[in-house]
Amino acid sequence: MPKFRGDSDDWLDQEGTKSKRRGGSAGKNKPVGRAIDLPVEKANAVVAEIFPNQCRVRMDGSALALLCSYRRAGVVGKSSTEVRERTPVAVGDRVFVQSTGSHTGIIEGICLRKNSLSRPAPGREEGSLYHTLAANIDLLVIVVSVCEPNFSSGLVDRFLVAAESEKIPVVIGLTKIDLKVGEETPWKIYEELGYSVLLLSSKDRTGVTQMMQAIQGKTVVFCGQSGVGKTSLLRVLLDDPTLGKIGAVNPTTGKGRHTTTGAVLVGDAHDSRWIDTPGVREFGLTRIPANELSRYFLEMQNLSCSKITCCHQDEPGCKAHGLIRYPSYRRILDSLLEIEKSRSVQKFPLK
Ligand SMILES: Nc1nc2c(ncn2[C@@H]2O[C@H](COP(=O)(O)OP(=O)(O)OP(=O)(O)O)[C@@H](O)[C@H]2O)c(=O)[nH]1
Ligand SMILES: [Mg+2]
Ligand SMILES: [Zn+2]
Repeated sequence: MPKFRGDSDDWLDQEGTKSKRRGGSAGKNKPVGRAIDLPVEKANAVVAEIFPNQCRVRMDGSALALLCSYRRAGVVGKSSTEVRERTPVAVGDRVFVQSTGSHTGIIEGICLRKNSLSRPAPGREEGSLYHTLAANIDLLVIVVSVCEPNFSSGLVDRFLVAAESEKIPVVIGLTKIDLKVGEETPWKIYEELGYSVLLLSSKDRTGVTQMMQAIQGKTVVFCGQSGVGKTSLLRVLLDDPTLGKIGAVNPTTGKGRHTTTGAVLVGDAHDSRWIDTPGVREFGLTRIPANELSRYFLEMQNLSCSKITCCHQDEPGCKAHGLIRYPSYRRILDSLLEIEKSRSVQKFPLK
């Protein structure tokens, strides 16, 4: 299988190597549009892994994997405000493939997605080029660990906003509960908001039955920080101790080592499809207008602020300021406003 240059597909997290890689492969990672004109019933395969200018697909109804190139790759984004995608397809995309050999084929068409999980690609056009981690998701499992690495509420909130905006159902998978839990239980707030939090351990198999029930019959994406145990969990769920690679967290920092390097459809068992993703340090949001952000914070949906069009910034009579996740809302809001400002598409009334 072809490999991306460097040791990680997750170049969005490789701030130090990013520009070098771009410069060294002129045009290779250029933004590419998608030929999205195929009716869903015409698809005969699902995208399982992405490589430069190629992808691996799994043919429907068989275990056959084909390495495919694209018939119709081309740049779609034309205006400076249009948001464009980094690769023509994402893992989970439904496609029509014409085989060209026993292990090769060509992607002839791509179906319209029902949803996707994307984040902005960094660089000169911040906010106008994005990277889709996975598409056509029935359930997003936001994997967090009780420790090693520490629970990151900011990251969970960003994943939740992305999922809510795409109407993707969510489960929070709290791993490593076999390790000592301290006084703090930052995941409780999410339970109180109504999100399902499953307590898990890949070491002693705690919660495996509940997780299997939650994902039955679905296309499920596992996402989260590096080192939280996404691949370990998938190994246990799929009962495959050889699946992917597992990497110990750094004992000094408690952080993961970005062991999984690209999104990959790892299993097709129990009538379900499971997608492992590379760990992220941060999750930038794209395609969410700043003035719509509060829609995706469940506790902000029915606030009785004085101003009916309150954006929950600094308006008098705003009821959002006392909410536990308000600081998180403001951080995300500020980052979205920054992107809109740089792209001159700001609709937010206050700044
Ligand atoms: N104690 C304990 N350790 C775990 C558990 N799950 C994973 N680990 C350990 O955590 C480390 C990271 O596990 P991975 O499965 O590689 O984590 P990941 O989220 O896939 O990491 P990336 O691929 O870098 O994003 C490994 O040393 C695992 O053995 C768990 O439930 N309990
Ligand atoms: Mg992994
Ligand atoms: Zn308000």
